[in-house]
Amino acid sequence: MLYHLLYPLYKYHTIFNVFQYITFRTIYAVVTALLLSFIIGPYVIKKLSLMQIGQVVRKDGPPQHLSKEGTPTMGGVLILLSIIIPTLLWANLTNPYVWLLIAVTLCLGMVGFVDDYKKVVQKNCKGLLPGYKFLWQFIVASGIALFLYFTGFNTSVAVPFFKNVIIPLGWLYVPFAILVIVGASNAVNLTDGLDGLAVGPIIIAAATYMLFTYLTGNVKIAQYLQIMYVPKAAELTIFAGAMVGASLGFLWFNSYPAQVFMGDVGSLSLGGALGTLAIITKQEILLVLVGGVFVVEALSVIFQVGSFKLRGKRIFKMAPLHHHFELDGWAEPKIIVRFWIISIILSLIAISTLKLR
Ligand code: 57M
Repeated sequence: MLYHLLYPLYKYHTIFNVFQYITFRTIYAVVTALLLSFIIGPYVIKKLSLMQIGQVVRKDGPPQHLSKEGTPTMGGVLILLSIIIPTLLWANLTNPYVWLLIAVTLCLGMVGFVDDYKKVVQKNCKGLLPGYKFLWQFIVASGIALFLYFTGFNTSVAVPFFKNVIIPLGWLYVPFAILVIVGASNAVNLTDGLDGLAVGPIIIAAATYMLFTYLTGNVKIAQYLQIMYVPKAAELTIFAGAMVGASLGFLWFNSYPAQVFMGDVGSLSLGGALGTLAIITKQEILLVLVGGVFVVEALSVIFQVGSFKLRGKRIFKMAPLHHHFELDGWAEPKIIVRFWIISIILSLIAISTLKLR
């Protein structure tokens, strides 16, 4: 909004010229999201507590989790507010990708909200039945994928490390894009099982895709790096910046010992937004590396369930992987910070692939 209101004033004073620059608006989207989190965070946490929207902790989990019973959850509402408001404030609102990211974030946030609401408010421990949750995730992801497909979005997929390997998927790009969005949404959801364990890697991944959106949407840089140029993608740098700021702000309250959990309203939406950013920057496969922590957590569950069904034996003491380390005697903060360190290393490697090709 500020872009539309203030940039035209450069005719009267050159100072307003600065509002055309994506870098300027991204920095202030990060700052606005961070400040917004700090300002409304305590109010949201207090409101969740007063409304008794407290986490119900499963009894079959690691015993140290039982003390977390009643921690306010659905804090993802704070994250969504801190992403959407700065985006509306700083982004060019005529850019279709900006509205696409807002749509996927809000829609998956609503799916998570219903799940959380059923679990916490209606005391229905099953929440939204897994089949329905997946169906709604599939519907939202299909909407995004079909919109992109029918608006002529590039349906080729670049392979990291191989600059000349471009896979033309054609209509198959639709199921591929759905897989990326739904996969990322569920992987973040599974990872969100320790204080800050999901939001830390989200900050790192969002910052990485904040760089990718800027590079991919800049024709000269894209040509120099020989990556696919996506016109108008650079405006998403502002959304990704707001995602970084909002997640950093949430971490202030979600860091160990957590004052609030994000709930499915946060994990499903953040994961879906990350998956959509990966699609629009044409760095879908690289998301496996950037979001490596989420991938490993999801795979640990797949392998654990598969092994138990096929062999009747578990691979890990408990899945997802973070619970295995907990049962191995690792302190919660140690698991969390080590996962963050791994996430940073994976993101640096992912960024290096733009040159290592
Ligand atoms: C998402 N939710 C946390 C919180 C957060 C198929 C199976 C692997 C599914 C999986 C599952 O239930 N996943 C649901 C993980 C839960 O966190 C809530 O959920 C939101 C995210 N969606 O925002 O509202 C618990 O995580 C802890 N937590 C924190 N700090 C945070 O900042 O400590 C969350 C956020 C919270 C809190 O204790 O209650 C969760 O873990 O449920 N199931 C599991 O993950 C279970 N694993 C399991 O059953 N493994 C089996 C098979 C199925 C693979 C096995 O290994 O044999 C574990 N989780 C729990 N109990 N709670 C173990 C049993």
